[in-house]
Amino acid sequence: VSFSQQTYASRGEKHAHPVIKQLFATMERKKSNLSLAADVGTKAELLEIANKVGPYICVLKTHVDIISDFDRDLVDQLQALAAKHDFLIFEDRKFADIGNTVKLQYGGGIYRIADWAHITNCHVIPGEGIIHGLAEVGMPKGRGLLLLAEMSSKGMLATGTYTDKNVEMAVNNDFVVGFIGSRRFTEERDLITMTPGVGLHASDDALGQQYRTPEQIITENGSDIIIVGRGIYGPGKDPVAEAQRYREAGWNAYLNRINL
Ligand code: 5IU
Repeated sequence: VSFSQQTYASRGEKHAHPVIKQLFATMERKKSNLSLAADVGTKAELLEIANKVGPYICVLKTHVDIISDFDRDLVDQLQALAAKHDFLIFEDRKFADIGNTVKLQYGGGIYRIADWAHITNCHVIPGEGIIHGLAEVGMPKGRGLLLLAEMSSKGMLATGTYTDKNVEMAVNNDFVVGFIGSRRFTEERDLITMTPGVGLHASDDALGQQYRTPEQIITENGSDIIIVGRGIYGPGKDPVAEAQRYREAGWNAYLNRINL
């Protein structure tokens, strides 16, 4: 039976990686396959939205390098919110350098991402060494890595052989727990897919972002988690109401899939 036909709960019970075990358990408890993409510019805004929307999400996706007043206290408070609301933290860092450099970027600098992000991600454009470099830092801390097998934006170049190479590298590296992309990529082991570019509203943005619905992504394509940003906190939106709406849409799309 394809992994996409199995429940999140049963996949979690069988899973070898601690972060994904925790993730599937959280998803089942909260009946949520929704990740919030919190692209906001200040510490106060990030903490506010994480606290409001926290009850409805399984993963908070951050871009810490857009926070103008980032400090260590932000990390402490985010971790407290993750514990309070039962969600994981995914820093969408998109590492892309050689193994030795990403090791320094992941563990050090101002952000010290490996200290607090359960999950991060990378491009495999430099070759497999990037995975090995990140694994040296993240594996001992029990973290997980997603590969950018595809992107959601118009004209993106991660297609065909490049996407296939991502899948091959993921299958062969225990630190890799899944992909960013639009669908389920392999049955060789239970690698998850998280999908950005999800919207219940129809129109794409002016800078190349393209949106698909939870049904297309979860039910039809077999992805596991929808990532939603401006659909939840865009101009004029009520973030709590929208998060509830996306959580329900994502979960119903999942129920429709496992009942197929
Ligand atoms: N994001 C994408 N597409 C991708 C990848 C990441 O949109 O292919 I990789 C990020 C960018 C933003 C979020 O943080 O996901 C989507 O936000 P909106 O739902 O506001 O478009």
